[in-house]
Amino acid sequence: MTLQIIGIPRSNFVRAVRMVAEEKGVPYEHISAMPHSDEVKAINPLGQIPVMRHDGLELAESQAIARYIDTAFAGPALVPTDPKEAAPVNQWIAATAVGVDQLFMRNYVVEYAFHKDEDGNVVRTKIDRALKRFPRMIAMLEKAVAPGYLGTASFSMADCFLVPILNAIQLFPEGKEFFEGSDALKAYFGRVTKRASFIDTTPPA
Ligand SMILES: N[C@@H](CCC(=O)N[C@@H](CS)C(=O)NCC(=O)O)C(=O)O
Repeated sequence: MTLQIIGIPRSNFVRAVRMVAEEKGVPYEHISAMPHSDEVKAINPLGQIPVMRHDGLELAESQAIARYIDTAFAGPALVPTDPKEAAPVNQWIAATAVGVDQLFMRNYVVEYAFHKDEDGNVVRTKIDRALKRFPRMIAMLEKAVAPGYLGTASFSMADCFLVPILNAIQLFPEGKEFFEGSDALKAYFGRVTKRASFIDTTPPA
């Protein structure tokens, strides 16, 4: 059975696992489904996307899905096999999927996109609090991409998790301004976003 990746294309986590599949050259069917839809809840009772189906296996959690795709199929390894080389990649996958996602996506992008008052205005409480923490996060990431890619000198699974987030923050004014103010992140982003895996997973406008 063809690998199925389930979840709406604008989710940063759905895009991360799709990028992993595309980098590996694994054919897959992308099924767009909202969080908490019946299709998603049938696999993940928490209703979060992405979820995946392959050959009788049903799986939730983006890191588990990404690692399954990386190890179950042929193609370039997206986490190095050498433990010392794998260590920073694993560190940055975790840091991105938890801390970076929490600040940039949950407390900024998602608040902008979905948290409105009864007049339809964006509720800025969390956004303004989050923005105070942006400089420290940007400084951390600038240092992390100094080897060329996230935590390492060659493209890895960690980049698949980070780049959709860096893309999403630029959709909103302060995120764009912070990003534009960072030459290091712009250079990194420019390098990674040339890849077909990024271009082919661009969410529809
Ligand atoms: N730990 C989960 C987080 C996934 C996640 O937060 N997905 C978002 C969309 S990007 C979602 O489903 N949000 C709905 C919710 O949390 O209820 C993973 O890595 O797969």
